[in-house]
Amino acid sequence: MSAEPTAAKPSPVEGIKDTSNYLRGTLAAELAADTDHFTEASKQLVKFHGTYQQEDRDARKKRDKPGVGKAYMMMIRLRMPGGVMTADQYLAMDDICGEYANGTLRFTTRQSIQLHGVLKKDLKQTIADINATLLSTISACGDVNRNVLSCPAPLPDDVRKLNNELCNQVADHLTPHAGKRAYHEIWLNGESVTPPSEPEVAEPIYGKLYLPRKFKTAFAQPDDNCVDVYANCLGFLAIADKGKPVGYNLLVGGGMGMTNSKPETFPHLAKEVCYVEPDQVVAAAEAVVKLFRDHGNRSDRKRARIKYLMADWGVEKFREVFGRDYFNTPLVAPKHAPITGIDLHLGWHSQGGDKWFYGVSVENGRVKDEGDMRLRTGLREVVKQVKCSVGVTAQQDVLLRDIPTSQKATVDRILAEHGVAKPETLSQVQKWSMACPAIPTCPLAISESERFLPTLVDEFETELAEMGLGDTALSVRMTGCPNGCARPYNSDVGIVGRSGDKYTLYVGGRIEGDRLSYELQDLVPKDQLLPRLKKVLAVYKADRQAGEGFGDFVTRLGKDAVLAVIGA
Ligand code: SRM
Ligand code: SF4
Repeated sequence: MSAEPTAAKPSPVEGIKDTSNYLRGTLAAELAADTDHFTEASKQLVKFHGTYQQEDRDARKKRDKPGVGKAYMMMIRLRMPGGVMTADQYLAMDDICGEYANGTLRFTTRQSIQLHGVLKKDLKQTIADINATLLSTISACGDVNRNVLSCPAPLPDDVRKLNNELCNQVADHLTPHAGKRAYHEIWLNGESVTPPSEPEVAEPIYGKLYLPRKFKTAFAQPDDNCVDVYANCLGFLAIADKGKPVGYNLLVGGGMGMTNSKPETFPHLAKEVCYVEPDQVVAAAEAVVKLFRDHGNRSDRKRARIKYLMADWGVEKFREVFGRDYFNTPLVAPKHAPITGIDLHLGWHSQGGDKWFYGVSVENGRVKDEGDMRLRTGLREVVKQVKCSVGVTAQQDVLLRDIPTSQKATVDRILAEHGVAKPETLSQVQKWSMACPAIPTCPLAISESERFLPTLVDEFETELAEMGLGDTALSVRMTGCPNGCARPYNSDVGIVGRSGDKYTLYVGGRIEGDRLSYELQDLVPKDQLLPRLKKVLAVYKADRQAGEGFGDFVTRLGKDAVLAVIGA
């Protein structure tokens, strides 16, 4: 089970990276060819450039005749450190989703935007149009450091300000060097730069093989863990003194995904490694990445994330190797910094001076026009008229930023005209819920998620209101498979697709994201999810202690007692 490098055969993806000439492969030629999809090798490489090959799974039944084949399409993901973009960039993305994608934008759980349904023939133009707005898709996916998280709420505090600055510095520093040249050549008709012969020079941090697996980084502060820092491979948790940031606890080894029938895979929260000064943050990030590059498992991709290195080694050995071989500085012990809060940043908030921001709750991150709820057009109109900047949160919501006092009424009016509900009118469970896309776009989905959760949440809020629990903040997160893209394993309630209409039910995480839940029951039919949870909620209502959250309560009770409540 060790994640130490062994003589084990490298996985096929390692071979693809090795022979790709720094992520070029045959992508340029395949893009120019009149085909509707990429070869297997290019399908892997194209991820490093921010796009995935998918198929319309709803269309499968209609297309299963001989010679018809799959309805291929591409998903494109932005690289957007801290989730922030200008008004013009947002408007350009809205245009692009109408012109080339399926007419929706999707805010992701990592502060990014995804486009779905782009045809291969339009891929190059779409990525070029995104770059023309000075946004990018480079390293949004693939075995590299991905979009770096940091709270996008422009509140007037020094901790957030420094977090955002360092988030951008780390994102820049960890962008592939040679990979960037390849990106320009392939997508932007950049000059064909001959790759340098020395791999170390070409890709000084990653090397020719890049990382063993994806790598995720976040910046947070203890009083607002809205980015879910403990779910990240690398986390920087700010330490402040009288409101001034003085340093960071360095956290390593968080991750959510696991694979059915592989008990050696599991969700894991990041561990505290050491304390670093702000001017050591970039070097510390590079050191962790290099340690992962050298020691991560390159033969079994199911067990290649840095969380397994941390779990196998233990934090003491990790500290020893990190300090001695990579950070080259005596390690300072982490500070005591428990997570004390989390904020969705919805509604109106002062930025200081004459500026405000407004947080809009977006159901499962999907920006679309449907019936009376014309969210896409409403957001577009606000951004167009008010010229506000936009921030995507790691809770799949959006913040409209830098709005002068004189424009607040305009924003309220436009959103109301487009049927966008005020956050204070939404139920707690709706505001705190998240679902991953799953079917029809995700190739790994086993069950429905984004298309199922809204119905469940509607039923949930009715039940909670009837039980007198309507004001209880309850995080319900659903995914269509155990990979955990909506982070179901550290929420109060996690619902994970297991087999068609059956789900695994998890309970006991904490809304603040610093405790894992436990598996309560497997293979629960979808129509049984709420009835079973209702029984537990009734006991919660009767027996909870003052201020005790649902996740805290079921953790205190323990699995056996909770199972007894639902009669299992
Ligand atoms: Fe994810 C793969 C969607 C955040 C763990 N994830 C996928 C793919 C790309 C499926 C694939 O590999 O072909 C999904 C595309 C679906 C679609 O149709 O769009 C997908 N993941 C998403 C998004 C869009 C979910 C969302 O509701 O927003 C999120 C995009 C984030 C971004 O902007 O970068 C997203 N994925 C996450 C998170 C949450 C996070 O990072 O905070 C996790 C859990 C944390 C972690 O990484 O452990 C997550 N995604 C995975 C995994 C499991 C990886 C593992 O090693 O355990 C996979 C599968 C894989 O990599 O093989 C995966
Ligand atoms: Fe796809 Fe599974 Fe991620 Fe959902 S959790 S988007 S089904 S990989």
